[in-house]
Amino acid sequence: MKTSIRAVNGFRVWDSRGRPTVEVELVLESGITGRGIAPSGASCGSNEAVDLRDGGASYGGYGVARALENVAHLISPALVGLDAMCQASVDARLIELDASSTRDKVGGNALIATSMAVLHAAAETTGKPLWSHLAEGRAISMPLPEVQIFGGGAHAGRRVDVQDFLVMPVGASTFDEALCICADIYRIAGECMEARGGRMGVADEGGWWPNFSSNEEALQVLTGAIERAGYGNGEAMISLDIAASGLYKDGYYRLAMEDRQFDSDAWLDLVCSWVAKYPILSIEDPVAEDDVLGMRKFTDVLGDKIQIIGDDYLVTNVDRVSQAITDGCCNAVLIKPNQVGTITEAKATLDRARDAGWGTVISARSGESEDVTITHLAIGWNAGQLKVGSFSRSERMAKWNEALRIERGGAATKAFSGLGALPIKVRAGQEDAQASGRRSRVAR
Ligand code: 2PG
Ligand code: MG
Repeated sequence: MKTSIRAVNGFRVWDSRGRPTVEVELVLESGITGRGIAPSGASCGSNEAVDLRDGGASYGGYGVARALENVAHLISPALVGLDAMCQASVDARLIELDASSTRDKVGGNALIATSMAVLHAAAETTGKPLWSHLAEGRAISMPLPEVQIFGGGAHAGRRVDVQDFLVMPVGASTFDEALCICADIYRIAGECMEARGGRMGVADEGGWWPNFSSNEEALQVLTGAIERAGYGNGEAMISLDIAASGLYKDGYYRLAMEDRQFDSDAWLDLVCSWVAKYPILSIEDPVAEDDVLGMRKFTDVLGDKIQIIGDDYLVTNVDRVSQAITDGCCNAVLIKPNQVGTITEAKATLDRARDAGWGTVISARSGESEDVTITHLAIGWNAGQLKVGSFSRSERMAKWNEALRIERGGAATKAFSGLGALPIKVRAGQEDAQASGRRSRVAR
């Protein structure tokens, strides 16, 4: 059969941190090829699929020779002859090779690069762009972007404890306009940082290097930048990724830069006080990955006001999402395909969350490449939201620019999801702000 897999070849390429990563090139009997490059996290959940690394002295221990051997000796023999048009069957075969949730035998990096390559080969066979192949004729909308303005946490030498200070341009009416808003805020935030003096530069995902004396000061500067950019009337809101697993030890949340620690209740009080003072619309991982009680309390208190995203807390795992739905924890999920290992599993997790009325955010990792697959997933799966880091560094811009290309190509049916992408309850209070923001922007 022409769409049967003829060969699966793995190669070492390099990611945005200059570390090795896995690229898989798949060849079909027709001669059509598909390619995927594995991304890689820095702040990883302990329940996610592992990047299989060689350890030892070479490349700081980040070598991927073992993962590539697995592509050659485990994955390739298992996949050759399968029909690339049946993503679910191919992924099922991959899962059979390593059914453990952390995929430490074969490696999440080897698996996801392969699964992505299969998807690309299938789309190429249909002659459609990937997003369109995934949409299968259903109406889709362009995602609301979340753009990082300041990096922090594990992505910036822990110079500020909170990992991501992002903006969501909820007042935009197209994806193109959404990026214009983010570009303004990113530029003006840079000017603010320059005026404050100190080291300039960017963190791992391209957000400005943090130079603050407290976490709250970062929120103040970001709020000021949004206002100076002219979007302080609800058109652009703040999203935080606290990545709180990295702050949690022995029952306490610790803000190292401020030399303060909090028990679970005091921690929630602090985060709630931020939500009360600053225009925050979304918070990711407000508590540690196994702090179910904390997540439930947080969701009870804030779940009807803001989006609460589980990242390390859910690790793109369908069972963890189901459990969180039962527990009343979170109202949105971050979907990082490499956290789970295959495209099919990532889609199942997204579907489960969507069925529960949750928000769904497709996300890049802090270690990325020129691979733009996630942009197509966000659009083709109609996820509603896309998070790929900041507004600089080409591994990030490649993904934003790909979405612009998709929007402008026969864009008639591609509405912008905007606020509609947020979980239902959150939207109520914001819609007025969005409408008034739009009115004032038109007047400017
Ligand atoms: C996150 C991601 C992206 P990492 O925590 O959401 O910002 O970081 O890829 O390092 O896990
Ligand atoms: Mg996160």
